[in-house]
Amino acid sequence: MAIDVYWGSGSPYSWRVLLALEHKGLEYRSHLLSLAMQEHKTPQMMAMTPRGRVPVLKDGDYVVFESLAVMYYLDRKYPAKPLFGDSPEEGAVIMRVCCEFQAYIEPHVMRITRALLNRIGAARSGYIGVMVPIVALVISAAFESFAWHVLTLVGIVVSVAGNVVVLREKRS
Ligand SMILES: N[C@@H](CCC(=O)N[C@@H](CS)C(=O)NCC(=O)O)C(=O)O
Repeated sequence: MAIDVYWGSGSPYSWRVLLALEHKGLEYRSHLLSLAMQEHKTPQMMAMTPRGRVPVLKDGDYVVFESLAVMYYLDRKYPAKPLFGDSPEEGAVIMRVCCEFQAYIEPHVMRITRALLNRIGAARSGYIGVMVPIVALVISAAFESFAWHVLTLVGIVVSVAGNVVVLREKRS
């Protein structure tokens, strides 16, 4: 049965699901929706997810939304290459970090994101979409042992530089 993923550009929650599918090597059909055009709020999408948000995953007749729930589903349904560690202990650490992020970090990241969005406008929100996981990554690196790879650092520098350019353009 085919897996369909409905997602939005710049959506870190969508990236979670796409990365999970890639990690597991599962085949899927990608449906990139334009959030600006409200393609995620069509009657067909609202029938799958009453919150009208992405990502949404459809596996045959089964529909699941909320990125963490989607990852949980994928891990239970397709257990090869686990997403949540190889042992109960490892799984608990991963789940704890997810819970801590949602409880203590995400609300603040969203506040910062909204403030910046009001300042630079929705058209440039792609930069912010990139910044959200990076801020989370940097914050979590402060709490967890984290192997900094050159590519990760390059990605962060490029993204931060992009944001600085956008903010400076707006001011001038
Ligand atoms: N907690 C949800 C968050 C989903 C979410 O907020 N998605 C955003 C994109 S990053 C969205 O669909 N926004 C469109 C809207 O709210 O209209 C998850 O983990 O899936």
